[in-house]
Amino acid sequence: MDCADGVAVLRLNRPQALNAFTAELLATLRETLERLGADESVRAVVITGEGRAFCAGQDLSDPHVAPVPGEAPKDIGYLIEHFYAPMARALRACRVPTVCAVNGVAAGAGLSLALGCDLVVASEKASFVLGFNKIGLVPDAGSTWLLPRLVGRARAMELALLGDKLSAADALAWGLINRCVAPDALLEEAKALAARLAVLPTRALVRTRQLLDEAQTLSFGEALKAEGVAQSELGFAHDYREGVEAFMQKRAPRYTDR
Ligand code: T3D
Repeated sequence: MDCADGVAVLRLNRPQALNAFTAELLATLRETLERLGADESVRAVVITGEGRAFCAGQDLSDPHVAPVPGEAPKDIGYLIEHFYAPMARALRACRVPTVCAVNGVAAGAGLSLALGCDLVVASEKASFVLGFNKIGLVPDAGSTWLLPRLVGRARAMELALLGDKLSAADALAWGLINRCVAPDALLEEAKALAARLAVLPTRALVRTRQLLDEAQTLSFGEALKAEGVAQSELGFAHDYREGVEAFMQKRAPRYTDR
């Protein structure tokens, strides 16, 4: 991981295994997201993968998880509850904005990680595949929640039931991601977006993510009420005063709230 100008770049670093998840990698990712969110010097996080893949999802060769001939089946639910769900929650609750730089294939829970970020930039070489249908499981790590919201039920069903690989260009056309760029430009584009987020009022950005997510299950009236509660809270905070003052004084604001 490296950090400059408030932007931390986090790299999944198991390139020999297409950055497939192990319990250890999931725990490290969760801990790192929590630590970065609590670090006042970090104002945005970029997540990317080392090597040719972004993340191939669960490492299916891990004997602690995968079925081993002659051995009793393991309870995958344990892994989901103790490793995948906490990682997905940490991402969703991250106290700073997150940007995913999808450098290659994002499969299974790797897709969930990529799409769980606030903004998603993909290399033209990247692709997205759920793949759970081919191993007798259901989509997880938040993708059943994310996908219908991002692309609607019909396309979510297609991705989940047929399990075809979606190119980055098609992912952009479907509204699954925010940008599709040349491979050489990927990291710079993701960092540039993160740098823009890093100088904005962090607390308000994170509250915005929360409101947009929660509004999906609220009535219009309830959403109005939730917006009012958030505005009330933020209206007493430093960044609102600073933002208005800086606007009136025609200077750059200095936001500090978390
Ligand atoms: O226990 C649980 O499963 C619960 C947790 C669930 C969360 C999940 O994420 S489940 C979903 C797991 N992931 C998958 O099902 C994806 C499986 N992989 C693929 O579909 C493809 O490999 C990819 C689309 C990711 C990449 O395709 P491609 O053509 O670029 O590469 P490849 O040739 O298929 O793979 C290269 C190597 O990586 C190959 O090994 P080899 O032949 O060179 O020795 C392949 O077996 C290995 N590999 C790819 N994905 C995984 C993997 N090894 C272990 N686990 C993987 N997920």
